[in-house]
Amino acid sequence: MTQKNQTLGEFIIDNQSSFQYSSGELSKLINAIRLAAKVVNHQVNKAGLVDILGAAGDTNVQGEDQQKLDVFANDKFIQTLRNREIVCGIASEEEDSFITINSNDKKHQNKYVVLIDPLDGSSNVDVNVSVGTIFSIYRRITPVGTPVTLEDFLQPGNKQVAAGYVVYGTSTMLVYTTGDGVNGFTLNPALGTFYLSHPNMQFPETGKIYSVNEGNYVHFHQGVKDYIKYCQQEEGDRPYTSRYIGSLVSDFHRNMIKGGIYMYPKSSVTESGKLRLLYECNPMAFLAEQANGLARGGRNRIMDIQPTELHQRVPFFCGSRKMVEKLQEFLDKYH
Ligand code: P6P
Repeated sequence: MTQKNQTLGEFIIDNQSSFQYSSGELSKLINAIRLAAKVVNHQVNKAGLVDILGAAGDTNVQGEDQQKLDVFANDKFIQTLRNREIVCGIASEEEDSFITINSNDKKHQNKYVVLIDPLDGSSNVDVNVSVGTIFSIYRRITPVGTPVTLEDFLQPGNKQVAAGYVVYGTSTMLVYTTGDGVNGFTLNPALGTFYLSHPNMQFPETGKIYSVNEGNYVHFHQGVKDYIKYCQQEEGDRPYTSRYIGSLVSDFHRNMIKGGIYMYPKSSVTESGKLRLLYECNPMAFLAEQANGLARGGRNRIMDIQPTELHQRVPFFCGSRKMVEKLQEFLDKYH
């Protein structure tokens, strides 16, 4: 049930019963993410004013320079989730391995695991371009009462119980799904309250925007090259517009509203692609499919991929149904 201008808190309560595991814990989990999003938003909005820009002098498991805001966002989401004692484990792009949440009095009774990219697109922070947080939520599969294991995190995306993102843009939005459609909430910074501004978000069936880093064109496999040339041809509703922000959350969000396709293909340089399956591709794929879009890894549905490693990368094609299907035709020519 959605009514515009509901607060996120009201929406969670009104829709809790529709969630098959409605024990209230998932609602508390979404509320925890809401709180952390506000704290990170406050810091992102003043990033240019305090000495928090620039690398923290450290690198993450991906070998990428960690921006101080990366570290701040990671710490805040982990701290907020840990304090609420709702999850039994957390995995993060910024952490080499998963974190076990030892809830002393609960003795590992918590049922959920959360995987996060705390600040996706963080290289944009220093140049004041929008960034985002991505989260993915599963129920644990190992016995309650025992410490969480890697197996709890290596679940296929089709087992997610919730997923979403926060986009810290011209306005800050929290967009999420629990498997019953996608709803977007915009933060009123004066009140610190998220309001339902985009009920039942849906990808337009097709679109005229393609998002890909064309600087990698020469390294792409032929099917991707052919599709990019197809987008650029003067025919019918083409040429399409090329829009690439370098922030997955922002490109995805724009494409979901306007119609479009986002591509991060594998290439001769990145044989598995760049994006991480567990805390970037799976949550965005869940949202895409819930919004009548598609998310594929080339020949397969992203959410059907059986993960083998916490930080594994996959090729990623996601967006308006007809655009992803058209791309697939070009890819299939070479298989
Ligand atoms: P490139 C950010 O690092 C990210 O994971 C996505 O948010 C973004 O779309 C992509 O990588 C940008 O990567 O190689 O084009 O700079």
